[in-house]
Amino acid sequence: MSKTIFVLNGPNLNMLGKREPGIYGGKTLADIEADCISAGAALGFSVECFQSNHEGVLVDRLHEASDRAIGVVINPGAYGHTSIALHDAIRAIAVPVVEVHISNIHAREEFRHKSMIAAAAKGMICGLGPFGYVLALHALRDITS
Ligand code: CA2
Repeated sequence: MSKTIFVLNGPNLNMLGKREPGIYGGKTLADIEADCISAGAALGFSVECFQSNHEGVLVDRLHEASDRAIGVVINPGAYGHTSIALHDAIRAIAVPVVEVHISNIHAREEFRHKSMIAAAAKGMICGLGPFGYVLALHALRDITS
């Protein structure tokens, strides 16, 4: 039976492909999720994708991952820069979490340089575009095998 990985996306990422292609590229969130599902299948994972614009809903999903998934890929969007709640939720679960940002947050405005969740996550990938999600799945394969 395939092992389940959650791919979680935070606020405004449902707008991908509709605005700001210079920063985030032209792929829609549906494109990225389809790439995650197929890359995950090749790695022996069943990938479940979820997006929310609400912090507490993302916290709930992280808690659910504790029971249902062996790993999590999360692009927390702007909550990554602000959310102690997401930091605490990642620390509260035993499954490994990999943080992904499509853009290079260190090459952007100063308020994006800090991640509130990076210290709680297993690792972080940023600046490599949507391919970062696929890299994160490979990392979880390595971490969990
Ligand atoms: O680079 C990333 O993946 C980010 O997590 C994206 C977040 C941003 O707040 C983080 O600093 C870095 C924002 C996602 C917003 O996506 C949009 C897509 C199209 C149009 C406007 C926003």
